[in-house]
Amino acid sequence: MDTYNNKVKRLFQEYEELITRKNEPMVGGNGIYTRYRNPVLTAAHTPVFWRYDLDERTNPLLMERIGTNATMNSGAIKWQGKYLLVVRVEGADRKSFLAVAESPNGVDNFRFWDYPVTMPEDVIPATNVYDMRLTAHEDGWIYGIFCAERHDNAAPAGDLSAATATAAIARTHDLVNWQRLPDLRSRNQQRNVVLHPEFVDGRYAFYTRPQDGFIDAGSGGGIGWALVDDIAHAKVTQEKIIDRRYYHTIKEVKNGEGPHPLKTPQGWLHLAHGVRACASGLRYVLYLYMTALDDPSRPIATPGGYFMAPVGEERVGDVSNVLFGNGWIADDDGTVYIYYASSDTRMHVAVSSIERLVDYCLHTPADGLSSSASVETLNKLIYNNLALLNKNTI
Ligand code: BGC
Ligand code: BMA
Repeated sequence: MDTYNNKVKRLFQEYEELITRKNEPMVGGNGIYTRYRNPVLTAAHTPVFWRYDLDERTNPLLMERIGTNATMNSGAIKWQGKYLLVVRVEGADRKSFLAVAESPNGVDNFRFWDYPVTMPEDVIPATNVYDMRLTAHEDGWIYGIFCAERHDNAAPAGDLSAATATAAIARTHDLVNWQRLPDLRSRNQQRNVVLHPEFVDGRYAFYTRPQDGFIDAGSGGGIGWALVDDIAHAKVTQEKIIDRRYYHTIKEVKNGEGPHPLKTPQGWLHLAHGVRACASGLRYVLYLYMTALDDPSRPIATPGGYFMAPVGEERVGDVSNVLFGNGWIADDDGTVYIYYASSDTRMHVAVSSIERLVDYCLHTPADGLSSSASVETLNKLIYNNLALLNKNTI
C-alpha cells in the first residue's frame, strides 16, 4: 500500500537525488572559464519542507502549498570552509527573499539552511528585496547590500508599477542574525550597489548605479563610486562615474557592478553586467574590468565586449536572455568560482582562476566603438598569426 508516509519518503528521496547530483565541467570552451553542466540551484532545490505541508491531517492529498518560482541572483562568500550563496529565492507570489545555501566544494551539493533569512525592515518597510552583494569588510562585519523596492506613492492613482529602488544595508557575523542599518541615502534611485571590502582614505567605499527612475538608468551614466563616513547613516554626498555606458556596446542601456572586486597583484578585478535593448527585449551579459590597487575607482583595463552571455537553456526563463552575476569566490589557490543566474530562473557556476581572468582583462582588446576599429584590431591579430603560421613555427 502506498501510505502517506511512503509518499513523503519518495518526495525526500527524489529531492536528495537532485541536490546530491554530481556536477561536472563541460569540455571545450574558450580557455577563459569552464562552465559546469548542471545548474547549481533551481526552484526544485528549495527544501521539500518549504513547499509541502507534511501533515496528513491538513494536506491529505500531499500537494505543494507554497510554490517556489526561481532561485537566482545570489551573493557568495567562503565561510568556515564552506561555499555559501545568499540566494534570491522568488516565490510563486513574485516576492523575493534571501536564503543561504551551502556547498562543500562550490560546484554541487548545495543545500539550503532550514530557514530563509528573516531580514529586519528599515523605517519604511519594503515590498520586495533582492540581489544581495556580500562583503566581508575589514571592519570585521559581513555586509549584505541589496535592493529594497517599494511602490512609489507619488505615482498617479492606478499606476501600480511605479516603484523606487534603494540600496539596503545589513550586517551580520553568522549570516543568520542580521542587523539592518538605514538604507543608503542618495539623490537618485539606486540598484546594484556594492560595498568595497577595504576602507579607502579611512572611509567606506560604495560602487553605486544612480538611475533616473525605477527602470531607466538614464542620465545616471554608469557604475559610480561614493565614499561614506558613517556606515550607520550612509549617505552619498559625492558620486563619480567610474565605468561609463557607450552607444552601441554591450552596456548601452544599463550596467551595474556584480559582486565586490577581487584583489589581485595587478589590480582590483571587477565583474559587472551590461544591458542592451533589442527587438526581443533587454539582453543582459557579464563583463570584466580592472581598477588600480592604489585607487579602486581608477580603471586600468577595460576589455571590450562581453565575458559571458546566455547560451542554450540559459537563454530561456522567466526573464529570458539574461545572465546576472552578483557573487564569486576566490580560493587561496587562485581558483575563482563565478556564480551566475540565467534568465532570472536558476543559478550556475563557471570556474576560472585569478591568473586567467587578469590575463583576459589585460590582453583582450578594448572596444574601439566602431566597426572599422574592430576590423583594424582583428587584422592585427590575423596578420601576426599568419606570419607565425607561414614561418611554420606553430
Ligand atoms: C524585479 C527585478 C528587476 C527590476 C527592474 C524588479 O521588480 O524584481 O528583478 O531587476 O524590477 O526591472
Ligand atoms: C534587473 C536586475 C536583476 C534582474 C534583471 C533582469 O534590473 O537588478 O534583478 O536579474 O533586471 O530581470
